[in-house]
Amino acid sequence: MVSKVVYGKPVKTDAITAEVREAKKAGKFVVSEDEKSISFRYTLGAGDVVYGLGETMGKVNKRGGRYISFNTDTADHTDSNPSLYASHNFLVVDGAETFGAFFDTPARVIFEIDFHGSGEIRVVCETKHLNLYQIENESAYGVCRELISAIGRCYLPPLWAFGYGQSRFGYVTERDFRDVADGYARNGIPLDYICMDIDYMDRYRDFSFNGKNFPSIGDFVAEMRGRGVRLVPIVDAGIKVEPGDPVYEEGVKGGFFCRNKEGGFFKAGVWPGLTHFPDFMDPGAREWFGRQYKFYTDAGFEGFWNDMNEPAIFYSEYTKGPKNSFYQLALDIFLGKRRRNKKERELIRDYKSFFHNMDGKMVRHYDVHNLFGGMMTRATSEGLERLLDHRFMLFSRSSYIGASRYGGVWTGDNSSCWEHLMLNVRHMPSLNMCGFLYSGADTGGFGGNCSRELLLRWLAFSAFTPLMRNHTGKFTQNQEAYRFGDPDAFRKIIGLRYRLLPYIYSEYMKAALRSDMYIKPVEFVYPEAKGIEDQLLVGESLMIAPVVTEGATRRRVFVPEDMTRVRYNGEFRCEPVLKGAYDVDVALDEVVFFIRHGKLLPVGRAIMNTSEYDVSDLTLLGDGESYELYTDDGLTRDCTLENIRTLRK
Ligand code: MIG
Repeated sequence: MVSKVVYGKPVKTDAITAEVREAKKAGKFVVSEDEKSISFRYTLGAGDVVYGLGETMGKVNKRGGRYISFNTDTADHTDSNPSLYASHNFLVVDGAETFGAFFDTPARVIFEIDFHGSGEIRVVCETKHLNLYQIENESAYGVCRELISAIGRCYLPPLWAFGYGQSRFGYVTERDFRDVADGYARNGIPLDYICMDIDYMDRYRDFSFNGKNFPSIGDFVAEMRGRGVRLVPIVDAGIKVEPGDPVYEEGVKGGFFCRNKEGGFFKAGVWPGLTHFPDFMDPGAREWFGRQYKFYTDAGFEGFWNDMNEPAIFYSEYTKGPKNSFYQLALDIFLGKRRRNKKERELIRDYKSFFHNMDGKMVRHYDVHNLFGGMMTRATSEGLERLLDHRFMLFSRSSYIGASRYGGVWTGDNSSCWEHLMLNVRHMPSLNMCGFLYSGADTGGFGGNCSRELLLRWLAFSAFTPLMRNHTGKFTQNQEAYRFGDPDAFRKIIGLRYRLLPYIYSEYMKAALRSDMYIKPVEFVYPEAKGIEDQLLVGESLMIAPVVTEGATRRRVFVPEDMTRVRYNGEFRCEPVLKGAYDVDVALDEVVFFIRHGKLLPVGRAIMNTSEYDVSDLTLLGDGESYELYTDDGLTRDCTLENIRTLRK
């Protein structure tokens, strides 16, 4: 059961759409207030597990850590960094008592969870205004489902968004994109989309193409589409200050940008040089921004990724920086002469010096900071709903709880290292707890150079994540799957994703329509698996146990009940295994996973992209009797549970 306690006059975040009963007191917490903040304390039992916080560092069990909700553009994905790109202020305590709490405020929030062995949860909300949602349920899993249901229906991507995609910061010309499509086709590796990073733009302006590199963008989109490849352009949060440019002029005329202290429009230096930030807190500005995507949909684009929406600021009108010279800036960052990000102190100064228009009142950005990215996703999503008559792909870097109704998320600038593969494994259940079903990391890693072994192991994991995208940064080694010598292993593992698609798509859609999680910790279903974070449940039928260690050719797996072990290396080989713990061999070109007792896994034939998707000839693996297959045309919007049909063995 969900109830809420209201403190002060909270900002409307629209995180929760369900009607919720109001309670007088925060039953589980000891509450204290000072002039500027409200603090909540809870004493943990020795064995209590604390879940939640979505996209943060640390383990799935958040005990022992300190985390700060303050959306930040950061490539420092280490445990000493308290803030990543998102704020998901939701905790679940599972132990002596089981309950959940969502601290619904876009202000800065500090979470100390048994930090320094304090034995307590301490949450400091740096505001006097918030809604505290409390959820009571018998199980941690039940608590999460109640939150997801209270958020409202999750974003539904089209089928092709579950295909495999390639990306890199560094593709510039049509030829670069053709080469990638050719490389995949020539090597017989499936591919559904290629992302277009900021170099497609004319001087990093949103809603523009470099005319020299893309003489006829509509024709190019159609050409690639004819080959079964969709193009997915990036859109950054800031609009370049450029008198004469229609998008800029319209924004100025409509007053759709964030204001500075003097009442003008705030100027922030990002990739295009000086930009204005659209005021995503203002419904009128959201409507205007969403409308701009017509530029892309007219050219045939059906998918987008939104970036830099924490918002990232390299310098501003108030803090000095290399004015307008983005080449110099990029070079300096690369050469290590300049930190990628401004210092937090400077950033805070900037965040305190611009303003949003909320119902006619000027609200300081700093006070609603964590909502900005999610509201950009909302603007885009609502715009695309009006522009298209079918589903679209959309994922964002920054987010707040509730943004899952509008799009997905990816987890930003990780690195090509084994720790970040494991971080991806931990992020997936935590993101799902907070409602973000459509999610994934940069497979292979963004920063640094990826080895063949790491990419294969990473692909073998992301074959199960809804967003499966290989992405890397500007000055790194080539990371396309056909660049690592013999492509056979890559063909098999990416091929497996496509053979699993009937299951992955079906499980995602059922989870989204039933307010459920798509990926969850094993212990949510099997309490005996407590503490095992490197195995996950994917949908109703599967348990996965990815290899996350360099050099390993086997790994320990805890099988919490009798299951069917599936070994895939071009074909599926099934074998029953009894409950127990095993060392399981997993060669580099293999994927090993498990089908739960009494469940089935539908698998399809090998295909090269989702245009060949076919559910008329599925094979059912496992010892169950029937499977509920969700199936539709992958594009239309009327997705209901009526699209489920029962398959019997
Ligand atoms: O300042 O668009 O996280 O995926 O390739 C970096 C360039 C801006 C950050 C994103 C990354 C993307 C990159 N962007």
